Amino acid sequence: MRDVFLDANFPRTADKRVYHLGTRAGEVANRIITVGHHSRAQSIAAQLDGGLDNVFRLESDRGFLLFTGKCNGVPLSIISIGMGYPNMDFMVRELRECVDGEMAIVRLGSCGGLLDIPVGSLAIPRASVALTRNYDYDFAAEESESQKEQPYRISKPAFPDEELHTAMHTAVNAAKPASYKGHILHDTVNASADSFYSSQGRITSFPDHNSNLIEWLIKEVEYVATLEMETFHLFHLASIWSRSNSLTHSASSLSLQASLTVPPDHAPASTSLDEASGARLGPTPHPTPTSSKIRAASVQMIFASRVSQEMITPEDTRALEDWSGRAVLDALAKFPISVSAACSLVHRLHRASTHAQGMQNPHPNIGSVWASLK
Ligand code: R1P
Ligand code: URA
Repeated sequence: MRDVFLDANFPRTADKRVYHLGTRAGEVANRIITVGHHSRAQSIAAQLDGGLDNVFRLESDRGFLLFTGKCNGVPLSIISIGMGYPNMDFMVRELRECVDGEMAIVRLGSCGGLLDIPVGSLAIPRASVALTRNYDYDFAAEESESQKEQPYRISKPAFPDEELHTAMHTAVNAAKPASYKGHILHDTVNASADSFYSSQGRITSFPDHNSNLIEWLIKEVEYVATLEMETFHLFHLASIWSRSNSLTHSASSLSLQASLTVPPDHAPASTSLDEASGARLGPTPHPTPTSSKIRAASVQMIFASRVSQEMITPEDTRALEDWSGRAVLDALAKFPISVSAACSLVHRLHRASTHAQGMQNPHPNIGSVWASLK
């Protein structure tokens, strides 16, 4: 039987599972690696402490696959989301409601390369633009017909978190095997397209008016080097969240208030009681004085060269995912997360356990899946 979801604005089950990812507070760590492919998620999860036998695994009926475990003792989640902006949007928004305090999210994804460098190279972009199809353009018209509209649009750039970006670049550089022949770029720009085909300049049987698209992109965007489909949306959501929430709003006031049963006289005035679960529901985000940045970065593996038309081999894919995944895991586990974010709602309600864990670790153990892991 399908679950019953409450609240059309932000649907969740009575026990506060989000609509598409199926997760709830306590199942997702503050440090997250996001990938597009289930097998990549699983091979990274296999490198967590104790391997796959020691992780929490949850696959939603929408195809999102989550692993939560520990890396060198630090809780960390890996999520496979599939492809494109909409899936990145589901992931960031729904996980935001399952995690209190600061979040650090690193995408480890594949991409196409626009420079004449070997496939298997890595790029850690310092910015990303959105490259999107313009639906107001008449794609059925002849290419030569003059139209007021351009067939594609390029957005202004969105940026990663500088410290997380540097941590990822340092980590992959240090971890690269001696035999590695690829390049590691850290100051190039990425373009995230809304299609693998038309808005990445691939020619198919559809009339896409894209034969000059890559040339145009290179002319318009200085230092552009990679094309993929999610990084821009991750950087965009993370940076607008951080700018608008860093001082005034609690990260997950929608969910974590709801996931805890708060005595009525301590409940914020704006919340209402959910009869079924006995939990407090906060239908609108509710300001608290905690800091709650979302820090984001992207590590991109160049699987396809748009210059030589070469594609990476399965063996090289496995090797690259393996060592770069290990490097990203270790660096993310070590990456400091703001102490002020740790003093969040969960911690304020469970101050004794916060002291026991130390404020450097914002992952509360109470009710979490990692509390019972090795
Ligand atoms: C297209 O083949 C997919 O590969 C890239 C693109 O962004 C798109 O999602 O990333 P992943 O390998 O993470 O899926
Ligand atoms: N992913 C993309 O989106 N494009 C490529 O060319 C390769 C991987």
